[in-house]
This record gives sequence, structure tokens and C-alpha cells, in this order.
Amino acid sequence: MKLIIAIVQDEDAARLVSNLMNEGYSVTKLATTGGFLRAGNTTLLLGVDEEKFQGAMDVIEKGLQEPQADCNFAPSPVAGTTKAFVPYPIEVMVGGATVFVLNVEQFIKL
Ligand code: 2BA
Repeated sequence: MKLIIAIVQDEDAARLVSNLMNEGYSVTKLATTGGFLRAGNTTLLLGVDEEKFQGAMDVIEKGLQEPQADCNFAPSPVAGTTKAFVPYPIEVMVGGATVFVLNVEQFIKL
């Protein structure tokens, strides 16, 4: 079994969850925050059997927006303090997904 951890845009999350559920995958949706932009994103957790792994990845890939350049405001710590942040504009690629795939040692339901 594999654990897919997919960090996606909030805008893609509802569609991805629906598509995955419709295809018979179990999924957990977490509200998360990116460390760089400090903006909300969504992390999906899927435990899938080996033979269903590629199918799950295909559903995720098909449901994503194309990554595109976007101007965001990245917070930068004010010199001398760790508490105050001043946003500055930066162009980053938005969309797509960051996916980690882990081998699952045990899958237990109690
Ligand atoms: P954030 O950390 O908020 O990063 C958002 C986007 O900002 C990144 O998109 C990337 O395009 C840009 N970015 C990140 N760090 C940067 C830096 N030091 N300098 C310039 N630009 C930078 P993605 O790479 O697609 O990542 C989207 C989100 O996925 C990230 O949000 C973070 O929540 C997660 N992520 C990406 N790589 C990760 C990793 N290696 N470990 C854990 N989470 C990761």
C-alpha cells in the first residue's frame, strides 16, 4: 500500500475530492498553509493499494489547473524581530500539485 500526500491549490481541492470519491478512492482533506507564501492550500491524504496507485495519480493530475505564473506577496520578517512580517511582491508558479508518495508499513482500522 502507498500513502499519497498531495498538496494542491484550494481552488482545485473540492473538484479533486469529488473526482477521487467518484472513482472509489478514500481521501482525507486537510486545510494547510504553505511555509513560503503563508497562504492557505489543501493537503489530500490517500491510502491506496499498489494496483490502484497509478489510477489515483491520474485522477489527481487530470483534476489540476495548469500551473501559471502569479504575483503573490511573500512575507519577509522585519529585521530584528521574528514577529512582524512585511509582504513583498514575488512572481511564483501557482497551480499543479506537490506530491509525496510513501510506502505504508501497516494500515490498521480499530
Ligand atoms: P508555499 O511554501 O507557500 O510555496 C508556494 C510557492 O512559492 C511554491 O510552489 C513555489 O513556486 C514558490 N516558492 C516556495 N519556496 C520558495 C522560495 N524559497 N523561493 C522562491 N519561491 C518559492 P510549489 O513548489 O508548487 O509548492 C506549493 C506548496 O507545496 C508550498 O507552498 C508548500 O505548502 C508545499 N511544498 C512544496 N514543496 C514542499 C516540500 N519539499 N516539503 C513540504 N511542502 C512542500
